[in-house]
Amino acid sequence: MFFKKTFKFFFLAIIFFIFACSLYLDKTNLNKTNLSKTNKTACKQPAKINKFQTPASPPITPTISPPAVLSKRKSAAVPGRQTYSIMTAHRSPNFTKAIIDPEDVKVGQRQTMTVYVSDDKASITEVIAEIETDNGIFKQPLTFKSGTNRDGVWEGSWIVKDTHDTTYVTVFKAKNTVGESGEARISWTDPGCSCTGQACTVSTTCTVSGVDGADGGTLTISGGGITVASAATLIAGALVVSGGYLVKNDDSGIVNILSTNTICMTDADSDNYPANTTQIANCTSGRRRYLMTSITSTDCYDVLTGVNIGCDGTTKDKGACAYPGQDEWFTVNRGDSSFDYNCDTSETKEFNNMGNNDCCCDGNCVFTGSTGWDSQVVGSPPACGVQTNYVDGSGCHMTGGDDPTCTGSPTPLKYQECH
Ligand SMILES: [Ca+2]
Ligand SMILES: [Ca+2]
Ligand SMILES: [Ca+2]
Repeated sequence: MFFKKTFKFFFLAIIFFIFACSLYLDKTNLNKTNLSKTNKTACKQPAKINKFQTPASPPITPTISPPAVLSKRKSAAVPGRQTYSIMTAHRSPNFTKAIIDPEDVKVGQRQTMTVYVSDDKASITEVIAEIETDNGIFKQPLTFKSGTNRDGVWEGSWIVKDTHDTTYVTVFKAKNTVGESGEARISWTDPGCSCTGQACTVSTTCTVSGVDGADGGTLTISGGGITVASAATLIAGALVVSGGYLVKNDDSGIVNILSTNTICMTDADSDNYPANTTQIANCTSGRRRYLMTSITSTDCYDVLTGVNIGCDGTTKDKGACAYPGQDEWFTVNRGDSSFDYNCDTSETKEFNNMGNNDCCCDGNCVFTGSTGWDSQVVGSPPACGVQTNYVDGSGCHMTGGDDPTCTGSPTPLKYQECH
């Protein structure tokens, strides 16, 4: 009897032990599952920021931009104030415009340089101009003039004490508060003695550094004076000195006065704008200088293409239709895929408006929309030389016999013209 009760007790105890163990294991597994889910869906709590602590900014790596690209071509200096538009992808700091006043500066004159600088990220702390002279680089800090330190005008003014070589070079540099820098480089060539046409009169001081003088005519020096630099050539059909002086820097300079002397410039397409500012003594090549409309404003496309188009009221080679200041618009490119016929380094579209071709039958079928590229056909003004539909307001008419409707479709086709 005792054995039977003891056995029963042990049997029940074992069953209880197994049940308790299974409960414990189940609970442990459940906790593990929940923990796993919690980890998967857990969100990072935002770091607490002390009220008096500045949140950390992402590190900014200082960069140095390549010199900005200028919209104005390198050209000979012209009298007075000159404005350069500056185009660059660099935004911090970013030069947008420079004004040189005067550009054709002489030693002893005051020159002022003004630059427009903006910055997407930080304040601009410093702007300087580095001006190359014959004896090194002269650094001139520019002072803040107007605007803000994120988008402002900086200016410097100085008396020019040193001569330049044939090319003037100035590099503007700017820095911001996070150590980034940007720069813009502009250059232009020495205007020489500004002789144009066939005869030439000089009344101020000037230096001949390449070839200059009178193109077959008389060179008159009435004041100031001409300095012929090393290896430079001054020529003229005749020479009259009624004041001033004529000097050579050394024996390598040439002064050649002869009645048959002429001066030419390279003008391959004969549009009277030279390919460059180089003058050629005695016309060993090129066209006579006196034929040029300008000797300082150079041709951006001095090419004979062999293809004639209409421009300037006549038929001309496409290359001759492209020159500085061309104000006509064109539906074909000038010969090198570019439509920049007016030499301002950009392709400007003539027609930029989008139109709506709305016609309304209010008694009469009349145009009630707006003129421009047909917005039902294209989403934006087409590229240069592309033909597509254009709403000109002239096409509203009734269609349909028994059930007439007022419509303007289809709109006429038109080419996008550019220069
Ligand atoms: Ca030309
Ligand atoms: Ca041309
Ligand atoms: Ca253009």
